[in-house]
Amino acid sequence: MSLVEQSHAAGGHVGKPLRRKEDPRLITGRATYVDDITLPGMLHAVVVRSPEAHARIVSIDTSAAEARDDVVAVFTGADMTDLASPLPCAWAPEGVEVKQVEHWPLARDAVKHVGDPVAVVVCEDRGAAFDAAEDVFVEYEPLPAVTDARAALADGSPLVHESLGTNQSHEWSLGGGDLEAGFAAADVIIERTVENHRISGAPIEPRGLVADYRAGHLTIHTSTQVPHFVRLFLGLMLGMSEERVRVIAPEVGGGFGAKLQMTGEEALFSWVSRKLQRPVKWIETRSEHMAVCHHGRAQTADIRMGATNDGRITAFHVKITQDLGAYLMLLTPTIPSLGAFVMNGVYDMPAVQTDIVGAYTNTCATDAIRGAGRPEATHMIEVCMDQLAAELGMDRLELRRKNFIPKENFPAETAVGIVYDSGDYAGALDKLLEHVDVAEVEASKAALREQGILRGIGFSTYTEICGLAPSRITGPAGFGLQAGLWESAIVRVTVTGAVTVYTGTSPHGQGHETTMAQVVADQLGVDPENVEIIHGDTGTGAMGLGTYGSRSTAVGTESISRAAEKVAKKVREIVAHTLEASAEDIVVQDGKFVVKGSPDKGMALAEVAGMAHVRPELLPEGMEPALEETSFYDPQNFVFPFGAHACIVDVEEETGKVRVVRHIAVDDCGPAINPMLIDGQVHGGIAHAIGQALYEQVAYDEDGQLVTGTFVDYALPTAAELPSFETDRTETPSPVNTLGVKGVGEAGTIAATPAVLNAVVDALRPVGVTYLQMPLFPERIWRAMNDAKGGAA
Ligand code: MCN
Repeated sequence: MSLVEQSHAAGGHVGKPLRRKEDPRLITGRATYVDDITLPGMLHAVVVRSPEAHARIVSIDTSAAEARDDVVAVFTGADMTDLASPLPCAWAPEGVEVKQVEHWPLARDAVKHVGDPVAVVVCEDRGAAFDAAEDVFVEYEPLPAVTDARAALADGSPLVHESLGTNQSHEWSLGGGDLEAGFAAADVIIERTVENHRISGAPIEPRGLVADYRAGHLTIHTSTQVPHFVRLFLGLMLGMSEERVRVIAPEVGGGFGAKLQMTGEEALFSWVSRKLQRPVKWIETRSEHMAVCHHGRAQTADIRMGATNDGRITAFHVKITQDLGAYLMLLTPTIPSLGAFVMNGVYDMPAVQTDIVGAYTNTCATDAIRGAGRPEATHMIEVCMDQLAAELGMDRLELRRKNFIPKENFPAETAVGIVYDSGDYAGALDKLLEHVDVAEVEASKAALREQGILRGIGFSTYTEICGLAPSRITGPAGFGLQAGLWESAIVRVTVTGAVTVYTGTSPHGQGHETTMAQVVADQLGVDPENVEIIHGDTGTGAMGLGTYGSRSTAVGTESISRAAEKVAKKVREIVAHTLEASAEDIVVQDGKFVVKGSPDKGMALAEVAGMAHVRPELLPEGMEPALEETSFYDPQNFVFPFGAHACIVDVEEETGKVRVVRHIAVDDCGPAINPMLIDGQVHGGIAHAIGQALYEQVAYDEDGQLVTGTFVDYALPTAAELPSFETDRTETPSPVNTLGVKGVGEAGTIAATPAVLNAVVDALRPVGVTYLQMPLFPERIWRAMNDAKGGAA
């Protein structure tokens, strides 16, 4: 039995829907975000950015800005030539040539996309910095731009980086099984192009930082998901030894992958602070965020799926063109490859192949946004499953069931050589259907049609790969980020029995302070209220690798649990020694370490801690004083959450407008530590996916101008656009970690877009529309209906 199941069974804190410990400070305005930080002598900075998508910088005249009384300094790329290294791209797979240029925090000779930084203005106050930035005059010689990845790969396209001689950065493939034989064995082959358009992470708090270099040490407060990465790369870029760099992620108002980055601004303003020997604050504006904080998705895939007439998939081949934007950021080329690991989805496919081509365009870089590669893969697979079912004249769910990897096959090795840890896909679908009466939905269609409403239902049965990551896999695959993707933790018990836990993960909305405390509380027989979780500061506590890839529970909490178990073991030995019992007989019961079968005979953690600190001479011979343990955990495998989603939509026939009527989600992330937080994660994830499917798109015009630079043009859904989500769970423990847990932070986003798209297509089939691309804007749907009707309207 996994540790979480044992805690459930023992009636512990784990498994209970505890309210989040962090919320009181967050909802009463007591939390400290970057912009709340003010340091003595602090300066304010604004970045001057390119209005051109592609241009040579002819000259930059900073004299007018510098002449202003309130300006402390103006810097351009020409001033900043003493960095030890450019911005990093941490992907270096063996045997793959990745063509790239040096990418510096300030452009040197040319700008490659709208928003590329060309200068920085530093003032005593922020308003003055905005005004002074207007006085920096940059002369540009515009160059031809390309904004479409496929066009960028065509002969004769303008080149984003002339020196590379091509817009293609790299090619990468992952496959397994005999594709040719698979297609030869197919009775039916469908071919589709699937677009997964560009989106923004759009966290509620844009990026921001306060960099403070003094006396040879740099401290930077930055709104990041990955403080330890930032420390490593700042050290390398600034030529500083890492122990002199301290990175603090204070309260972070959401990240969604957008803050999984080593940003140019972090290096730029650390450098400025060192140059001026004063603290510098930079806070990103919303429109700046939309233009220059990395985007996600931006993939087009050509897909072939082969199957026999009775619905057995024989081969699946995906050719992805990834729009990289103008530069390779930390993980840019990695993202589509993440999807390739799970390209067979929940299905037993004998042959699967993913071929990826990366293309530079004159747009903002793409990188990880919630799900990072797996939403794209799931979208392709699940949209194609519906298309295939229609082609075969088969029920969509029957086709899925026919191809599910059966429960008894786990651990299951897929055609590409990945081993799925555990799963029960039919079980998740069965549970979903307890909540959705498909026949009833079908029966409701006719009456609604008479009112001009086309109703549709769509499904998605999915798995994802998370818990980044086992270094034995990520190292050779080039995902190593110059470090393995293990996680570490320190569990410290003070003299009074209070527990402080240091984690290397860096939450920004996921509620780790609550769920991690629940786990430790059960292991040490204390109240979660008395377990403090410290995170997000490279200057205190555990080493770590941050929060992304739904890794914090399966890797981070597992690491904490291992450190807590070491503490618990020591406590059991002390109690056994003191009570003259055997350590094997000591168990945690009702807040005490007691002798099994004699609940009155025991010691509370506080008593043991007191003894371990104050009277170490009473401890067993040779035992070290105090109670503190560390763990470093490198998982043996990824974990593979899964589930089944259904979406019911109504489409207005007159306008093409879509309303999501119900979205029902059954997700399996192993046994729940906190079911309420899991629901919260799934809700947010689905909102993200519905946003992408129906409302959100980052768009550039042909000249490379961003046309969705604000929330007026980039339509994030609000509660008014969304139904109340209906969630349920199955719990299939993972054998990979002792807790049995899998990730859930991205599950909703990964699962939901195909359910929405399949629902809209289902709604439109009666009017002759059989296939569509996201985003499902009313105009696109209206046009599709109109075309299907012969363009008569
Ligand atoms: N959980 C649980 N029981 C389980 C599994 C998970 O109670 N069996 C809980 C965890 O304890 C944790 C939460 O679910 O509180 C999410 O855990 P996990 O799936 O491990 O994901 P991470 O904590 O690593 O979070 C990362 C993930 C990612 S990759 C993105 S992007 C994302 C997301 O989380 N960005 C978010 N959720 C977000 N939520 C908010 N509010 N803001 C973001 O920016």
